[in-house]
Amino acid sequence: MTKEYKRYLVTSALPYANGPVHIGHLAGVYIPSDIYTRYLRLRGADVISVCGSDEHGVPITIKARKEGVTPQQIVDRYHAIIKSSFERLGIAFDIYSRTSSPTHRQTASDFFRKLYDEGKFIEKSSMQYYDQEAQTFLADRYIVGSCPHCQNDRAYGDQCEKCGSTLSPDELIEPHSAVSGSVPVKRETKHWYLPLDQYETFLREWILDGHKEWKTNVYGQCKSWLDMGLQPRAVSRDLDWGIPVPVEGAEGKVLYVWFDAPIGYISATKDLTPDWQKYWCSDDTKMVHFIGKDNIVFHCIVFPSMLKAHGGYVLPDNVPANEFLNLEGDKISTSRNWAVWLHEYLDDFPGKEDVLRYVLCANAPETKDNDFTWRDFQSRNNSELVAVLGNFVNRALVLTKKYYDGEVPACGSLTEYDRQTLDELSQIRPSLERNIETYHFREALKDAMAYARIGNKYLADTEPWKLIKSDPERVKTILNIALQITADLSIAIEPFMPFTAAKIVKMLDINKLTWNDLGSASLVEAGHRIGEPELLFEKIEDDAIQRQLDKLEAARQANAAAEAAANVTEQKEAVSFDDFQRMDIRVSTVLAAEKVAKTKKLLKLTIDTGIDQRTIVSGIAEFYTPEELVGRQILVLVNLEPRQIKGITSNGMILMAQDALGRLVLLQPGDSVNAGATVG
Ligand code: B3M
Ligand code: ZN
Repeated sequence: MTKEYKRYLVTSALPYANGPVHIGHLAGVYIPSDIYTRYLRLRGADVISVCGSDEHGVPITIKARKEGVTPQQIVDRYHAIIKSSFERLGIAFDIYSRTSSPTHRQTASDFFRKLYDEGKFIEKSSMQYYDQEAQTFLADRYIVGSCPHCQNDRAYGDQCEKCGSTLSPDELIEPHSAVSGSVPVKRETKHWYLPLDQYETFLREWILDGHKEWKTNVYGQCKSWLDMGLQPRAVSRDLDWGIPVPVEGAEGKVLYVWFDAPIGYISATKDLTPDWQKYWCSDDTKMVHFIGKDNIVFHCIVFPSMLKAHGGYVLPDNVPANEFLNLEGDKISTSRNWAVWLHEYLDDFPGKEDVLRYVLCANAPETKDNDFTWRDFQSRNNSELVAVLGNFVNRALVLTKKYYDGEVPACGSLTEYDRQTLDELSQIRPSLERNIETYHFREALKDAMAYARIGNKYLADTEPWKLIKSDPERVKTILNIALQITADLSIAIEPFMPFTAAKIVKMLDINKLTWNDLGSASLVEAGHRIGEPELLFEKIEDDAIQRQLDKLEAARQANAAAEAAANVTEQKEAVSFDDFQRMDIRVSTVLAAEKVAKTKKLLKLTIDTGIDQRTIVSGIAEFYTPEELVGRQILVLVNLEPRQIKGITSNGMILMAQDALGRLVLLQPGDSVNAGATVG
């Protein structure tokens, strides 16, 4: 059943203000929501797009604790970074608010109070984990332990990031406090619960029967939640950061972040317009939530139940959640710094906002997790944006400039090939619209780019640069058509690449067109004089890509080092002093070194132990070249029984340090001493 809607309310997941935004957030949520909103605006629809920073919850307080600053300092810092980086990327929210705003505090508080007064909550005391050292209850990310499903030993009290399951602190194996590291005790505490089980029938009818058109990943997750049976969910927490629970006897308790955050969509709308009820409280508003897949349950099950309990608010018409974007084959991770941060991208690639928008949409994880690689970024820029879109627009404009001093030539009679081309073009718009309206943005982008592909082919096939001598009249028609396609492009790509669309409008020197103009016969009139052509895109060279890969490599190494430091092996059993003294360790000098044939790891060393010259085979070839070793002083256990290695008698052992990742480092005396000096 398709419903007639009068207006649109587009929401985008509120990013936690505990770090900057990265490409995973963009591809999953903000690029799709921006495309959708821009399209609707171009159509002249009554649409608002709201977002803001999610400034409560444990992710914020943990970050503050780690840095030794207040939660307020954390959210102020990241709210500013996130807000400005969204603006710079052209994400055109009507408002980017924050959940620490007074409007939000009041709205969330009133929402809770209404449900409380109407008896919609269950009040319940239970035993919960408590950190005696830090004197705090341990909910959500304050508690870590092993995941019961995948054995990941760093699962949180609310979720395992490795296997994606939703958890409660009681499910964690060997739980310990993320604050102090100590083993928690259980203590009694009172909380308010939303009895989700009471909303099951409503949710089943509304989603399982009423929204079969939702994306399969979203519908499937909802179905499995509903089939498992819903439980009452706590909507308060024992924390000192958040919105106080607005009832008597609730000192030290705040609203659970997932209770207040979605209400943030309502408060943001209030901050935007006094007319907010027009959007929230009418049945003919189409509300769409853009989110990532880890937020599905909150937007499809919990928030709708809250809205239902409250009454008077519109429910989402769709929740087109995306899967995750990986980076160079690995999961994006804020804590491991494995990410491309938006604000850094904008600094590193000035003027290339649309390139990122394009690549993230072309590669969006719409139906499965996807991978972002810098090589793919480079090749999409060079072979699609530069070679197709940029090349076509540039040719159309430069030739017009060259042949007609920028005056748009008139269209003469059409050839069969012209008609075919125009016919092909006319088929794009319905498909493009259908794809955007059904949230298939990758396909939609292909449609928009089809104007450029067809245009590019049209010029390549008709070769006006050759015809200009033999058939100048024909060239006028060709370029007229090419300019109409260029104008179409300025409309069709606007939702995806707004900066490029604006450049085209400026170069054509026309007024900005609206969606209804797309495909119209004469978008640029004959006789109109176009502006100055400039290049839309430039080639991205290998060195720019290499710099980004180097940055990631540095992060990888820092992670490996941190991991190695965390994985120090345990101390071995005690040995007697006599046992130790039986080992004869000498300072020795490497005289010669060569690789052992047909092996990867082995070097054959000739060394001077001070006692004699001898041969030792050592497994260090992956870490040192023979040249690096000759002349070095090293430490050698000289009375180790000789061993045969690859047919060579190895007479002793070179002492080395080995870290948890298996990296070997030679030990050598701090100052130079004679070969043969004893060690002990
Ligand atoms: N702050 C969670 C997230 O970034 C989140 C979304 C809230 S939307 C109401 O995954
Ligand atoms: Zn797990």
